[in-house]
Amino acid sequence: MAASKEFSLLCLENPLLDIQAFANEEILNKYGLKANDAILAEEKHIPIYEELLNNFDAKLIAGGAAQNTARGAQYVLPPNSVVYVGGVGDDKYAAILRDAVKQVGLRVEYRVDPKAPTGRCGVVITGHNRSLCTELGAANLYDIDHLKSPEIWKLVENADFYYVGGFHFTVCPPAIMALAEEAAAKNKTFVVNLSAPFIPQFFKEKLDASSPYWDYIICNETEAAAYAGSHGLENIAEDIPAIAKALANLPKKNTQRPRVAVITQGTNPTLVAVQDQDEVKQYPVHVIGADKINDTNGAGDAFAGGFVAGLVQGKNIDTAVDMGQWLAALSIQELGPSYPFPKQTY
Ligand code: 26A
Repeated sequence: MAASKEFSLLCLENPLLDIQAFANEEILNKYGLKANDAILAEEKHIPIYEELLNNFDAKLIAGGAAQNTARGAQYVLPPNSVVYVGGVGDDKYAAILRDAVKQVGLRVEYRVDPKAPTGRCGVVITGHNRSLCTELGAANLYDIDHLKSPEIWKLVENADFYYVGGFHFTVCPPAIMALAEEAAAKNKTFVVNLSAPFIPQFFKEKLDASSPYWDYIICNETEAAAYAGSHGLENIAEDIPAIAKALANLPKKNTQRPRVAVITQGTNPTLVAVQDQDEVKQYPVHVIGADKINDTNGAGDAFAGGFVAGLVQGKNIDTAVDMGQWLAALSIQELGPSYPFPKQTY
């Protein structure tokens, strides 16, 4: 059913500032990064931020995977449709984030920690790949007390759709579970994005506790393979349609709606499996010329933003996927996880 009230979509994850540069393989090798990956920074990675700023003319761009998705959904939806929660510091980087969300009219309710810096993500662009290296800072201090505070919980109760970025499994699983349970209890829609291969691999237990609550599970092909490899599905780890089916048919708590698994595959077709249905549908992507691609940082987040906006508008799956692909194609043409202005309409 279409939601017409305000703030029907609530998103949760880690607000970050992206320090993004077009760079080279040398810097990937120096810091032991893969060309296309997302990791948590260790001690040895910390100098990369200064190096990107000083030697590669890095730009500061609003990031944080689910914050990008929330901005994308709000870009598509009428004013006052989306609210986003996560943790930031009280600093210059947080001010940049607040400016960026204002541009699309996204409401943010940050937990502000005066003692920790806003999180940052080094983004190394090489060709059409992007390597993400994150120091969470204040984002890591997000806590259930913030979500359960009367002002924020009122927003939770008001919303009909929850979107959780999988990266938040490294931060505050109790907050994720609170949204999951609220959704199941009131037959609301709970959407999770796997976010990165390391989430199913190294945060398996927390992730698996949430899986019965997934109404929609979104990931890309690499994350799907990592899920299979870490969940006893090694035999189908290279068969992405089979993984889509397996995800759709995991045990489900709220049986009033079937689970839908959505797997993006870069320029290859997007796959959709629905619980108890045999067919895995394929949706070719919106093709854009290679010369029009700026970078792919945030492409998956933009897809999720368009897709979830479609759900909020009560569109069917075919249209929601098309909206996701449309918004991803727009974002790829911008610098970082951004959307074009003047605003385009779907
Ligand atoms: C916990 N980690 C590692 C992260 C992230 C993250 N967002 C939340 N938590 N690591 C990278 N990102 C964001 O992913 C976007 C691209 O999909 C980056 O900030 C980037 O904007």
